[in-house]
Parts: sequence; C-alpha cells; structure tokens
Amino acid sequence: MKSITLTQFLTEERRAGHGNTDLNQLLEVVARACKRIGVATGKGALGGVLGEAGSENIQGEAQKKMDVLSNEILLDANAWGGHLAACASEEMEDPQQIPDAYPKGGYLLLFDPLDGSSNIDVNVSVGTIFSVLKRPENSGDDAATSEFLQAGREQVAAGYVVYGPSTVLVLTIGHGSHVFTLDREVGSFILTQRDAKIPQETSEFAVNMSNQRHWEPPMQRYVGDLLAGEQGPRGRDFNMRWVASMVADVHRILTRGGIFSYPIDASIREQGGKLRLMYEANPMAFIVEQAGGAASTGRGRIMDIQPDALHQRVPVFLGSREEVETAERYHRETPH
Ligand code: AFP
Repeated sequence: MKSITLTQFLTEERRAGHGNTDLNQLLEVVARACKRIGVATGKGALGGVLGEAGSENIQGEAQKKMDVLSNEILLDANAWGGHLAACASEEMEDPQQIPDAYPKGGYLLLFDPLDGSSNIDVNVSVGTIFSVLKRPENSGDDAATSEFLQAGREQVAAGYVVYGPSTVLVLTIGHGSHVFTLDREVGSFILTQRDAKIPQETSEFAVNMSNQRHWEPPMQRYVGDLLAGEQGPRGRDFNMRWVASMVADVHRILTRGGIFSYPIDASIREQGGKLRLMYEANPMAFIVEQAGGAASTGRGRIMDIQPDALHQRVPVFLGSREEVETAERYHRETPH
C-alpha cells in the first residue's frame, strides 16, 4: 500500500475543509523540530546531551540539558514561518514573541518541549507535547499572556511525539486522532493509524502509587477497589503500569486502553495538581477525546476549565471512557 506522509495527510485534510495552509505549515514546522529533538535524544551520551543543565525552570524544577535544547529547537524552528504570534513553554515564565524580523501570524503555540525528561538519563521514552490556539480577534502587536488563557475546547490542534523505540507523532486537528511513525531513513512521518480509538473499557491503570498516603478519600477508595481485584467491588483484576513520562503512558492508553491519573494530593494541593493544564493536560485531553476517550479532573471535563494562569496545574484522569466515568463517580460519591 502507498504510504501517506504527514504533508499529504494535512493537504488532504485541508481539501476536506479541515484546517488551512497556515495551520498546516505550523504543524509541519513543529513536526520537523520534533525530528531534530528525536535525533538529539537518540544520540544520548554520544551527543553530550544527558545530565543536568545546572538551571531551574519557572516551576523551580531542575532543567536537563535536553529540556533547554528542546525548547531552543522548537523556538528557533517556529520563529520565521509567519504563522505564529507567540510561543509559551513549560521552560519559560512568559510567552516568547515572534522576533520583529519576521511576520506575525494568527496562531499561538504552547509546548512541553521534553516531557518526562527525568527519564532521559536512564534511556526511557520521553516526548514533546504541544497545543495550538487561535489568537483572539483584534489582538495587539505583542501576544499578551491573557490571549493564551483559553479553555482547552478552543484548541485548533494538539499533538505529542514519543521518542521511544520508534519516534511516533499523534496529532489531532479536531477530526480524529491520527498516528504517524517516523521513517528514519527517509526522514518523513508516515501515517500508520488513521482515527485511532481507545477501548471504552479497561483493566489497566497508571498512577504513581508512592503518593498514596497523600491522596484524598475518593482516590483512596477508587484505587483501593482496583487493587482488591476479583474479590473486590469491581469484580475483576486490574494491572498497573507507570512510565513516569506522560507521553509514554498516554500512548500506551491510546494503543490498548487504560486510565492515567495524576490526582490532587495533600503534598501538591497548594499548586493545584502536578500536571500543567495548558501544555500537558489540555492537548492530551483533546487527543484522548478525539480518540473516543474521556479526560477529567475527577470532578469535571478538563477542556472546560477556564485557565487563570499560563502554568496552572490540574488533577488529571484520562483514557478509556468508562473507567474515567467510574473514577468521576467515586469523586461524586465519596465525601472528602
Ligand atoms: P518531568 O518532565 O519533570 O520528568 O515530569 C514528568 C511528568 O510531568 C509527567 O510526564 C509524568 O507523568 C509525571 O510528571 C511523573 O510524575 P512522578 O515523578 O510523580 O512519577
């Protein structure tokens, strides 16, 4: 069968009335930047890219060399195309404007340049997550932070790339979630699964169990019942997986189902959760919903949250629809 490249796929989608030339160019530039990040991560110790950068990001987290490099690769790649007004990143406190030397466009790009980067030194999958928003009408010259603060349902595109045994791009422009695999010899992303669908039911969950003592009562009850297995109220055994790279955990769930959770707990209550709404939870929620799954805080749809800060954090439950709805039911029914 003839292979379909990302370029061909986006062109055909545009002809079908989904997206436009500017958006396609933006997505291709992001995909190209991710190929470069993939090459750098793939070199590992040989590329001198492992280890700490010796700096901290805005969230006070130690940056890896690859966090800094991936951020630079995405910023440089997106500066000149004329389709963007500004970029926001996990690694930068404020949005970065498109340099005056280049034309500005109507889109805003948000990204986590290297998700799961604490895994890079041990050669476990890492990834890039991105989200695309339209600039509000009548915006000024510079894109203000407030322009980025749009609910997830306003996203026009979202994607992630997993740098694993193979490099895989998952993309949605609001008409299904589609999987592309990088042909490393040719240098092209090739469509390998059109309209991926997450199984509605699952017997697999993903959570960092070491936080259990900090969880709220609904989460204690929910996971307690999963662990009770066949003898418990759920009446079947559940398996657990935790890569600690959200991209890898979500990709497993997209492929074979499951529920991913990073709940609120006493140790992170003040910051609102662990995962960032704008460039982790929202893009993943868009992809998962487009694949027939669900994405919730446990108490409501993630993509309906009206953000109030660029680096806002939220609790996350996403994946197989029925299991996410079950987790929500535990939150509704358990006093906390
Ligand atoms: P890093 O990018 O700082 O490694 O964080 C990864 C992450 O944001 C997400 O990808 C994981 O699901 C989660 O954190 C892992 O959290 P734990 O460290 O609690 O396992």
